[in-house]
Amino acid sequence: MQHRCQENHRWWKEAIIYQVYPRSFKDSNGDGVGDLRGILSSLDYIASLGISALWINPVYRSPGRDNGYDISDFRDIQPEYGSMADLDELFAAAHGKNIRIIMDMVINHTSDQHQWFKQAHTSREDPHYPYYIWWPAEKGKPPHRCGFFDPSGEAWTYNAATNSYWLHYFSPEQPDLNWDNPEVRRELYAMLRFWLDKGVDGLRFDALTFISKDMSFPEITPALLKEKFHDDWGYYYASGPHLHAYLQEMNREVLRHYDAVTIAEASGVFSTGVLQFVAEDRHELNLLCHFEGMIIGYLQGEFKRVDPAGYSRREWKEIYTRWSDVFNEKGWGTIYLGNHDQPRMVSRWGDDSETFRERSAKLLFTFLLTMRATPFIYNGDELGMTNIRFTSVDDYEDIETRQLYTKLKAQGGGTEQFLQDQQLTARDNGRTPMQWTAGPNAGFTEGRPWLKINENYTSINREAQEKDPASLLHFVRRLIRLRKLNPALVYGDYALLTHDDSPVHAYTRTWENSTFAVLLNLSGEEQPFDSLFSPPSAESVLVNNYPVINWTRDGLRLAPWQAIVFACAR
Ligand code: TEU
Ligand code: CA
Repeated sequence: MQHRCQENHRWWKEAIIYQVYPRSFKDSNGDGVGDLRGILSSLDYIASLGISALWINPVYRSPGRDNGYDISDFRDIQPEYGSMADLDELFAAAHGKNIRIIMDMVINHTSDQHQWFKQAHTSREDPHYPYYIWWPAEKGKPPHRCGFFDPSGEAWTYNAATNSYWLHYFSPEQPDLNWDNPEVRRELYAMLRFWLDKGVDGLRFDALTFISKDMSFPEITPALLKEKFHDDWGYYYASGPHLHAYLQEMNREVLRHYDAVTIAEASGVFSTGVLQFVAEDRHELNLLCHFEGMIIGYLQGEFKRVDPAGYSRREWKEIYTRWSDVFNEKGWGTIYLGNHDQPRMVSRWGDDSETFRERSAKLLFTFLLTMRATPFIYNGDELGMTNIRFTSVDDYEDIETRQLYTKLKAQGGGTEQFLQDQQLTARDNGRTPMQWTAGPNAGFTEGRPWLKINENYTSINREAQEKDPASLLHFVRRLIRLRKLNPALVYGDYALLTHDDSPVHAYTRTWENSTFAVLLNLSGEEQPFDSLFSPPSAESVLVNNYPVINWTRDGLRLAPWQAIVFACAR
């Protein structure tokens, strides 16, 4: 069979992307905050993983209300992270090790401390006033919109100097830019060119699906939101009228002139809509990170609350299969199990108890690195770092948790339930400092860390795992090598074998004349698996997180959280 992908190889389809959250990765100067020189000094470690590209969360000039997602100068570096010279040095050093750099671009909003907004909010006559989105107070109160990080949950905040409300889908300190203003788009395109000209290899666009708004701001009642756009405002926000026109313009004006991968963070996009963004003939973007995988197990209609009983394995299989199949003819997918906005991968999808932490983390990595999509690994997950589970609201630094709590208190809600929910879903779970060693502050800093370090660093750390050939860290390195050496694991067809409620996710990956079988038991109980395969020879077993495979006369019995990959006999 002449394969559709053969004429369509791209580096970013074969890439494994490692995400570094600079604030928590490595502190070089003892101020307790991770920085660029910290990343620079850890480059050998990053390279040792075998990854192809680094995605760095925002390090631009910022008051840091949302840890850098509130930018006050797009062309400058926040001093606590270092300088532009440090960044240039990091680019050069990374390129010297064949590691590409992907920068985070926040173009839906700026900080309220950005020059544009500082001027805009002084007067309606200010030339920058139309850079943002305003509702004049003479029209009365603006129709409700949800502000994710607003203490009252409202996306409009009143400004006396202009007698109008500014729109902010996130916190009031993150005013949304007015993409309908061609001047704004011109400025943003120039800014993107600035970074691309510097030689960045990719752009990850933050909250990109939210850039276009229906500027008539129709009244949206909760009932209408439910009926038309699902419960989550993300879906409504992602359906702005000019979204695709703007993405096509951005492609025409900027992106197509560079050889950089472009990735949308795409809250509110379903598998039915993804090709509109990434099909080659649309000329918009290369990749899109969806949220459907992240919301499995969420309590219906609730923000940031998951079912403590766990998630549905049927849904897991259905969603990941659907998001694989949608790219069979066009486009290309991404896959991730955690990032800086999510709890720790092993705590959310595996089992972080002593008994199963390592096994389940190995299984999750086996999944992540054998699917037909570009995998993203979030720093620290390769060590099996877990949720910190703060027991006091004061331990949280994250604006999202703090604002949710303020809102809850105003509504008279209880702290205990809130804390329980946040232990499972809070973003700070995934943001605690990287656990390098068993020494003071986990080797992250010589000062006082900006966010508490998980106490389990004495046993879960890089140093210990380097010494143990059976560790998760070494297992991840082997998986990365396996994926890089086998095009079947990148381009091969994906076929689901277990269309049932069982927690066994089994699939094959087939490319030309090689087929790999992947068998994953996503549960803490032994599971039978009626295999069509004959038992593989020892040398064809490529991955196994147990010493043996229990192949009985009645078929295979998968041990708790067992993950196996083997090459099928020709
Ligand atoms: O995340 C934004 C985003 O789209 C979602 O996390 C959103 O909050 C959710 O889907 C609402 O249902 C990005 C960044 O990754 C995050 O760290 C920032 O805080 C946020 O944008 C604002 O810039
Ligand atoms: Ca520092």
